[in-house]
Amino acid sequence: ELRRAFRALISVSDKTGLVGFAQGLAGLGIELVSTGGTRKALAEAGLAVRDVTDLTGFPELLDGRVKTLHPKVHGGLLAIRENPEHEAAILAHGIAPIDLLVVNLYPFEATIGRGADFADCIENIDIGGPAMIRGAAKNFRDVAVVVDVEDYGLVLEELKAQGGATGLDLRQKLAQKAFARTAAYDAMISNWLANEIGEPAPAYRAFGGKLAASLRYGENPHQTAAFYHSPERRYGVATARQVQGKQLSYNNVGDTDAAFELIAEFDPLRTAAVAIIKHANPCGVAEAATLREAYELALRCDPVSAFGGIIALNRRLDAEAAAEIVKIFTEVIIAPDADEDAIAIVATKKNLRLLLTGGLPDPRAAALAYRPVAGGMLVQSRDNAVVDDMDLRIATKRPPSEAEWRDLKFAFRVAKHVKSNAIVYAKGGATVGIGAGQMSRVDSSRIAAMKAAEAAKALGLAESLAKGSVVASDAFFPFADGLLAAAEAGATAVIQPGGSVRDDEIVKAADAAGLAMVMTGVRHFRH
Ligand code: 93A
Repeated sequence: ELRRAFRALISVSDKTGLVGFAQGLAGLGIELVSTGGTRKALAEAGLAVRDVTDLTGFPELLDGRVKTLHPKVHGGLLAIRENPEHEAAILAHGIAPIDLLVVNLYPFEATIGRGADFADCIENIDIGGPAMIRGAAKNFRDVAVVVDVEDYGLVLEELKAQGGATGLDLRQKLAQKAFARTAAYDAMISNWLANEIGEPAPAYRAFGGKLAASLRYGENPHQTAAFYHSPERRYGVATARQVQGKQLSYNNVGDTDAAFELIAEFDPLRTAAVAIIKHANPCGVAEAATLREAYELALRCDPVSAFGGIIALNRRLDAEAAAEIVKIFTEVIIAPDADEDAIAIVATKKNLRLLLTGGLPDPRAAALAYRPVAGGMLVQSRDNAVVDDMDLRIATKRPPSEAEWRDLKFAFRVAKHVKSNAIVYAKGGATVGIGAGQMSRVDSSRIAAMKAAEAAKALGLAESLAKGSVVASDAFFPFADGLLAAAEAGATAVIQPGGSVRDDEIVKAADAAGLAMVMTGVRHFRH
């Protein structure tokens, strides 16, 4: 696995650390070959260095656009050592093997950064450099490729330690880094060009996203937008088949995603579940024996907000549920599948979008979630914690009843998908009041209780729907007040992560109010 380096090709725009590194290589008896500017810098430092034109027998052409794009260079990088046919071929064509490639690319980013004109930016798109980097990286079994000035020390150290050779381990790591570099470089160019020509959403992504649709506009009409699909295959809005309806809008996509991710938390073999989403938050979620029942219960939670909502189902859409859903204006239905007669019912509403995904995503699946911030990007693993897997602890003297247990788990499952601060009241497998996105937990509690009271009024009931409910909180109650407000609204049991410095005080208050309280140890912030 050790590969002795006899010849290095060095072609760098950023000449930082170049001379010291090249001196080290020369000291190990490695022959140096370079392109114009690099060769000059090395020669001036007193190093013996061959010009690449000497190797290719070709002058640099077209203002330097063609310097190293030659079989003598690429053959030298790509030939497999100890492969008789390759050896014969390079011998026949007078190609000299290149064992070490040191390249850093034309400074495209710095060029656009200083506001250079269009032609200047174009000239700073490196073609020969990435071609060599990719060739050397592909041939990592035999060739070492260095694309980062920061790696000079490390590579020289290994060469010295191994008597002028590199190990496979290092070459493999360098190859991986090399491909990351060329990928990022091309993404940068594509992003810049998209901006220049007014393409909707710049495709600044390293994971190979594919433009699926240009959207009419973004979150608001003055914003441009596009929908990209990632190579990750996950049942959801990006991979669904749209059976009918208008093109999805930007907000539709976001809300449909939120709806389907939420509904995927409900095992279709155990229960039928429906979620209604507005502005990325659920305004009603329920589970029942049938989709129709679940829909009716979900709708009851907040029928006013549900108007123009997005509906997700965890089972195959049937005619009974479809007939109920089409009674009010709905933007999108997303389900794993649909019966033919259900599709026919949806077809009576021409604009209603019906998306069929073919399955449910796994809520426990690990994946990364990205969020842009000014000048950067946050990356985290997705929240794949599921209440069934949590170590649930009864904190109060009174344990929850069986019915309370079911609703507590249900409410916490839903709370995971409600923007923080999230408070969810639930009863009989349905949400009855949801407080979302407030800066204070107490305000979220108030809103949830108010919603429960309003829903009752709409149904002509005297008592708030929160009476005899349970309540879930996405994060711990910092003080007893939020908890007591929930008890006052009618909740009899509580589920929350716990972990406040005042947990003792909060448990005492719960005991005094006769509440049952369960601590999950897991927080579900969602911002
Ligand atoms: O113009 S290129 O795309 N065509 C080439 O054939 C080529 N070969 C090397 N750019 C090319 N390079 C780049 O030149 C290298 O990636 C490096 O950034 C730069 C080094 O040029 P010099 O040694 O003349 O300063």
